[in-house]
Amino acid sequence: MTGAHRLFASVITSSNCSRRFAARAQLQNATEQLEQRLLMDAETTSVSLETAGAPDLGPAATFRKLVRGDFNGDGREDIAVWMSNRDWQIGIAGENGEFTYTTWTAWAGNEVKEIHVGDFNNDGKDDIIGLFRNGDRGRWWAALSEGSKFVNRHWGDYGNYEGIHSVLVGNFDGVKGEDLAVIANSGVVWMAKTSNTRFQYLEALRWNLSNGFEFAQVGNFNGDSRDDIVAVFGTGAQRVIRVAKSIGPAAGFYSSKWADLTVTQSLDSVLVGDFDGDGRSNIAVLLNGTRLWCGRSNGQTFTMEHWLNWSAITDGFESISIEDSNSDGLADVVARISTGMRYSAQSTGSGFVHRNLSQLSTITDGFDFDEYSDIEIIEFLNGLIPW
Ligand SMILES: [Ca+2]
Ligand SMILES: [Ca+2]
Ligand SMILES: [Ca+2]
Ligand SMILES: [Ca+2]
Repeated sequence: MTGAHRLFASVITSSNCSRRFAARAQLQNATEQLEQRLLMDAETTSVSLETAGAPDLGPAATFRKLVRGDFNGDGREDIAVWMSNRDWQIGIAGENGEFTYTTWTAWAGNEVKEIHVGDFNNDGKDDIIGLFRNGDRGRWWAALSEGSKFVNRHWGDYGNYEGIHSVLVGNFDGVKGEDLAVIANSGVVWMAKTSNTRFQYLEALRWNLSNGFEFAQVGNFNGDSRDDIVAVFGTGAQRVIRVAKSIGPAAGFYSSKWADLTVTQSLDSVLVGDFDGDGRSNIAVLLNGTRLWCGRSNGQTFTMEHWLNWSAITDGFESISIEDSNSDGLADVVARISTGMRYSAQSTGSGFVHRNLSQLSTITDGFDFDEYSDIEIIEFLNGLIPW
């Protein structure tokens, strides 16, 4: 096989609603490695191969939103797809990496944004929240999981539909279910604390977003019972990493500088993970393409240390994320490059070590959606599931 091909390898069971996905690969000039991968897969499962052209639809033409969470609370990550017909199709992950899709609810709103996953009623099953346009205002609807379907509940309002910079999910007040942090364009950070029935807003902080504001993410940087927020401020060579530490349900966030950051060329990524295993979230900062720094938290500041010159990703990456790639309890940085190869900057607790992650592992261990970009999953779903 020569030239560019798109190859799907799939197993489809006899049931209409259960489809087992075994392997998929995108071929840019066939390689021995890929053939070995497929051969190996063919030995362990009955694989049917089909070639397909590149999808001719933009993702939005087929469905609107794809999110992940554990919607039935069994510990395995599931997938949720909001379809163009407004149904929510939920694919529940089975033991062997198969996904069983059923419709759990429908959302009728024409304009919905800020669709996020969290356990908003604190029952151990992930729910989906969305902000529906209601004139100039927004109305939160929560699709609360009952394990095999959602019930939709009005979960409070937000005053300015267009006025949101970003929304983060975490248990910021440390009680009950997960909450939202709504970062308004004005710089006000609202702690939208979940009660059993709706969000209650606390004006928790005011940040100045006007001089550069990026990489806002959730972590628990002091290791207490409440989630916090980290963000990078500034645009030039000298930037500041600030943490908004949650100081409780009534007091909100306290923001302070946790590190200075010197950006001589590019600031490529900021990620949150517990790389030293002490229960406090740290940050990993990728600078100048390959320079991977770790900012270890002592609960009050980050100590920035250069842990790896990650030459394997010199040519860039398609996605970068945090996972525990060797299951040692320490978070690692995992990058996926354009050939489909995955590399890990594995934490030793005091440094990162480059590792090649085998492309085969997730096929034999069970399919993991994190392996693939959203676009690939969308292509996969478009190709496999007749909506
Ligand atoms: Ca699950
Ligand atoms: Ca729930
Ligand atoms: Ca909470
Ligand atoms: Ca905290």
